[in-house]
Amino acid sequence: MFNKEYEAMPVDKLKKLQYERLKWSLTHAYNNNPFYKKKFDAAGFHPDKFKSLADMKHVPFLYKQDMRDNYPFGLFAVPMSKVVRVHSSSGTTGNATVVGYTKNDVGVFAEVVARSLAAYGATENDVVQVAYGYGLFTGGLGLHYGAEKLGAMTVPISGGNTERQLMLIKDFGTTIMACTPSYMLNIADYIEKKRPDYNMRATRLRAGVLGAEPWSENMRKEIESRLGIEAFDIYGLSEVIGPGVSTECSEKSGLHVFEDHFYVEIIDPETGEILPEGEKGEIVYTSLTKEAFPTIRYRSKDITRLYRDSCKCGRTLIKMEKVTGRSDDMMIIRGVNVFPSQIESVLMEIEGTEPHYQIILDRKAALDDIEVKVEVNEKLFSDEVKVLNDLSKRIGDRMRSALGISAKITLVEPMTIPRSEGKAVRVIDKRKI
Ligand code: DLL
Repeated sequence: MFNKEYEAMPVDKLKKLQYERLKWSLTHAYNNNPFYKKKFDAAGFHPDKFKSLADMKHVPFLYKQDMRDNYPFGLFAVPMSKVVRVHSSSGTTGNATVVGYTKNDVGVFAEVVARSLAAYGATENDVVQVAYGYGLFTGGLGLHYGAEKLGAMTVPISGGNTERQLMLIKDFGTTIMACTPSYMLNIADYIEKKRPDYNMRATRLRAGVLGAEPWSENMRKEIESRLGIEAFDIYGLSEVIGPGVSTECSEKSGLHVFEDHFYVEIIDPETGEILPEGEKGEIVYTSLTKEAFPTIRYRSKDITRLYRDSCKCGRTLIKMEKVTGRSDDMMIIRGVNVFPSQIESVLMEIEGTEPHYQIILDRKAALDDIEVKVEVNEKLFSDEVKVLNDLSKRIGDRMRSALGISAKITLVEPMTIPRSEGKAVRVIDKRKI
């Protein structure tokens, strides 16, 4: 463990620490940011009234829209002279959201990423190739500072240029790749199609630190077996800090949340009611130590479940289930709720399909229509039409029985679905165009 004192703290002591830090964070936001003061006042909440963790239900929620409305720096709670870094998430709809960090915040960010890497068994002897994008996205710099804090040799290559990634893995003796799971899979494809001479198993690469987008257990199996590495999940969001909000450990059975820095609740996304531990719902975050950009009860829209088990790794930190989707990418198809990751799971169970797919939603004659385009392997594609027809029927049947949806299945040639170097685009919703 990178920081045993906090990662293995007895739960009652941890809760006490959370209460004290929450009290500080709520007071800090109220006293130093006019938006929070106004919001708390309007809800009739004052930090002095915060007597126990149970009082969290009286604190008003923070929404992405609040951040957009306060673009760029309206949610900062320190003088600008104390802000040493900003990151921003892309503004595809409306203003981007901008998040700020003091020196101390940058330190916390590095700490939680270092802890994450250590949770997969990484040490100063590792070589971490950071293939997340560098820039306003939190992935590149986040992993970079964390790997350095751990003492590992850090290779700041950023995303893309697969040929060069492969060269450095070999030449620099990279042991850990940090990138999105879809890019990791891209690398596997690239090797199979363009560099059959390249043997990943002959390199020192042993693990992938994969996150920034949902990915299924089947995708994990695929990555692990094709590249001969272990694939670990890392989760986070810019609004809360970036990568390192939670991480898998060597057990790969849920992600430990760094509860000494982030307070988590699960709520019913419709009513906003707090749900009991173990139930599935939207995860809501409150930062406990962040100075520049406190995040108080932020509605993440990510859907998961929280539970505390006695993890073999020795961490006492609560676990969140792998995030398989967001409430806003849940598709409602003729009344059935489906996440793209469920479709991915079905596809990966079926032999002959490649893990590259795209979901196209449309509305025809007032009814929702779903088409799933999926690549099939080279061998199958050159087979007879009957073989392909059988395969698409099998996929369609499986989707109907497993998910309750009738999808049009289109099998396409290998390498025809656009690849991503960052977060993959899985859904094209023509109903919104
Ligand atoms: O994606 C931070 C990050 C960078 C995490 C590198 C992990 C690795 P944002 O761009 O703000 O930040 O996007 C945050 O991405 O609310 C989730 O919906 C999704 N997400 C992030 N990590 C995971 C994951 C970064 N491991 C949003 N599994 C979050 C599923 C994830 N979804």
